[in-house]
Amino acid sequence: MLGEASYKEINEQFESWKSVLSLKKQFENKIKEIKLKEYKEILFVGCGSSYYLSQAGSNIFSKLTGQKAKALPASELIFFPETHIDKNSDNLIFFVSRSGKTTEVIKALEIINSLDNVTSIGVTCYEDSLLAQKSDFLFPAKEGKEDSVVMTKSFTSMLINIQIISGIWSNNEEYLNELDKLPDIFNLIRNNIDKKVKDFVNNNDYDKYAFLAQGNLFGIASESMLKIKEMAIVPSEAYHSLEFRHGPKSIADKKMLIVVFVNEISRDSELKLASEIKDYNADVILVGNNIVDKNLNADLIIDLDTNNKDLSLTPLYLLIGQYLGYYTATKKNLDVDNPRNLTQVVESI
Ligand code: F1P
Repeated sequence: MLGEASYKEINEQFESWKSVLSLKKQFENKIKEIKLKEYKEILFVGCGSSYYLSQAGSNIFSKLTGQKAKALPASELIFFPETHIDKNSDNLIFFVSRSGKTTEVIKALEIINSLDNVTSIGVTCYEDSLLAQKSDFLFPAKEGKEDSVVMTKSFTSMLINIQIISGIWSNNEEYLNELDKLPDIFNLIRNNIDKKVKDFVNNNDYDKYAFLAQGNLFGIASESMLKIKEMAIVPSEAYHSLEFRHGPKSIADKKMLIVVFVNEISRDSELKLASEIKDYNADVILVGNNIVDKNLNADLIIDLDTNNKDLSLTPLYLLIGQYLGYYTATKKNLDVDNPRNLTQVVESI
């Protein structure tokens, strides 16, 4: 079966999430030490999928802790550190990397480590990596280790790590309890999402894709864009939902699929946007939690249908992007386990 290893790792997220969540007590003392300093703005830095993971993680972290936070590609920190490092205060930077050895991440970390007012945090699947060795604090997600070149369970395992850190940092027991429910919710809805996406892909053909979302789900839209690009070798884009109306909608037509990850905060505007998109003859998949009602205008609706709030559910939304990429690729007889032009780690620039 094509892409067997990647498909297996998508389905193994229950186990990796369960393991990551079982270790959260070990984070408490590290976070207490990190919080001894005051930070004006906290950076989350990564490359590729890990940059998109940083987009989702920084938004969740900021919402829960009240701290200003933003995501950056590691290359930005290499070329423009002065733009992002406050030289008159303490700085905190999360470096996110599955391998812990991506060139730009290591180069950025080395620049940062030469400064005495920056604390570095490593979030990686490999505890023996350069990132793990060179960071001031390490929050490993070894359960996210995977054979696939494209990131799947490593992404969600490291994201849950950042969610745990955010929950402990903000002493939010309710949020940490919601995180503990994620593996069981995954098990409850996985089959249904897998089947719905597989059937939809087998019955529809598109030549371009867009993924739209706001807030904490924007990183999921970005990662879903990359998944289908890496796996199925198709043009795909990601935008903040309402940004799609400011120009990008010009390419919408009947050969385009647009996936909207509906945020509970921007829900009404996004449901209206979906109707507007349908007027351009593009097809729409709506993904949300408790969004089903009579006047939804979409070609497929995937409702997570849980009592959790979006901030905890964020990793689950990615299941749709992972299965969409996988089934679109296998329909084209592409082997996701050996994606074109890609390696598991990008080590040379
Ligand atoms: C991340 C990354 C992925 C990309 C490919 C190569 O590396 O660039 O985003 O999809 O798998 O690796 P890492 O820094 O997270 O190891």
